[in-house]
Amino acid sequence: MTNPTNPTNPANPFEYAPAPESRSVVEIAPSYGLFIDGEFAEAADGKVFKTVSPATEESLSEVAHAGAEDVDRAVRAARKAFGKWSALPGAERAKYLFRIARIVQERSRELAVLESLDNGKPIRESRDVDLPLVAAHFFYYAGWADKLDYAGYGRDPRPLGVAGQVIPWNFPLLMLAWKIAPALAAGNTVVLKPAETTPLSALFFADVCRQAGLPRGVVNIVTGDGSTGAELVAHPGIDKVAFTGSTEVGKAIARTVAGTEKKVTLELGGKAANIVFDDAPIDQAVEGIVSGIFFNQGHVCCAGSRLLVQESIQDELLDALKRRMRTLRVGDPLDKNTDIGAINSAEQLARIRTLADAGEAEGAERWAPECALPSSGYWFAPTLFTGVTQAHRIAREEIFGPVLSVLTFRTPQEAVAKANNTPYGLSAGIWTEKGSRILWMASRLRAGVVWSNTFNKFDPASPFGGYKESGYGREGGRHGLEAYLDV
Ligand code: TAP
Repeated sequence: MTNPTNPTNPANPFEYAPAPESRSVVEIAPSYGLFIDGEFAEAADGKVFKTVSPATEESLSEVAHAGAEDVDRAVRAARKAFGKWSALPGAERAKYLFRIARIVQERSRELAVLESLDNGKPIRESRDVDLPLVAAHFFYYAGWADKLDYAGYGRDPRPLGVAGQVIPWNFPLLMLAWKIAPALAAGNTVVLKPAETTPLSALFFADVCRQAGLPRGVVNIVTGDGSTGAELVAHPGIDKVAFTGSTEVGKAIARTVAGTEKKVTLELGGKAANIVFDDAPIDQAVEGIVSGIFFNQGHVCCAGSRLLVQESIQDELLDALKRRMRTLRVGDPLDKNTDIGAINSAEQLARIRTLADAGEAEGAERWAPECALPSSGYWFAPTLFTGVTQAHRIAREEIFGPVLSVLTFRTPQEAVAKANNTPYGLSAGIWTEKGSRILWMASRLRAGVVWSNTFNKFDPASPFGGYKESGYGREGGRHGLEAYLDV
């Protein structure tokens, strides 16, 4: 019997040939253009910027910097494509989204390597977390495209039109998927601006769209810095703004669109409490604390950056946590044994250092395991602060790095009060064996997502978003469609 998937080696029917599209090594071109109306093109004024590997500080490629004229061209292309795209039967749009999901899977190795090179995140995470979730998101929303009548927004809900989408650098491809998949499923067309420090995977995604035969203009990618994002948000030709990033920029965007007909959803910062009760299984909680704050170098909006530990187990828990932190390997993002990769940029590293120094200056006790950091690139050792009070900057401000602030509590009431004592409200974690306590806490925590006995778990079917200064609107699940439908 021969293996139909491996006609070249009938002698070994169990050896699978790689899919023709899979590439083990990513080929990065010396320069990339903007992706507008299905074509790559230079910026009108020829402006470019470099994207560097944060692990080595070496330039990876030169990328076109979109100005007002380019953004205008991209929005016009999306508008032109909108009529036909929105008129397609949902089942037809679904076919494109399924195709995109499958191509992402087939090219996942290439995309994971690219993401780790441009962002600095460990390959184990981009390979095992980011890429599978990207594909899952497209599969999930592909499934909705022909079922919009059942999404809970009435019969024949209509798409909004052209969506202007601006995303950050911490999960470049995953944030792109969170934005593009529901928008397209609902019949919108998009212009997306990736972050300045991580433009490459979005440009490779443009190639995925071409490979999937997606009609021209349905997806447009304009690379650049914050000024490109500001041009996009202010453009009169877009109907919807979807933004993920800092609370500061989110507020500026809300001011820009106020008084216009544009709809807006904002996914902003966080300062999540990870709350450990004295009956929690310590080893399991330690794993959750470690993944809560050190996953993706702590560049996670929902990171468990404040550990609230019940006073009676503080010493035991911190001993176990320090033991575990000593085993974390910091270094080359492409090494499969790496736990903590590079900090995404020199600016972000400076921000983390400033806040960590403030922690010390304000009287908290700083601890980090001994670890040799590479001599070039941007690195920060996993760090723990004890003796933190609620007034300290490290307990109030989002650090967006591998820095954990430890606070204590005695009663569940005190835990809730401390957890909610933040302008943010994106996520929280609870570690306890008592089911009734989980429910009691979850109903009192002002957080859009509450995990219990786990942390940083994501699923495309589950809506995600914040309260308070963490933004408004939900992404993911049926609720994620509402942001792109005229309901
Ligand atoms: P930002 O500085 O806010 O940047 C986000 C995006 O907005 C980038 O593409 C940025 O471009 C662009 N931008 C900057 N100024 C702009 C303006 N005036 N108008 C329009 N767009 C503008 O955030 P960041 O440093 O990339 O990301 C970190 C923040 O994102 C953290 O606070 C984190 O919590 C938050 N975040 C939230 C979530 C969710 S789901 N809530 C997820 C991930 C990250 P440039 O990069 O080119 O400057």
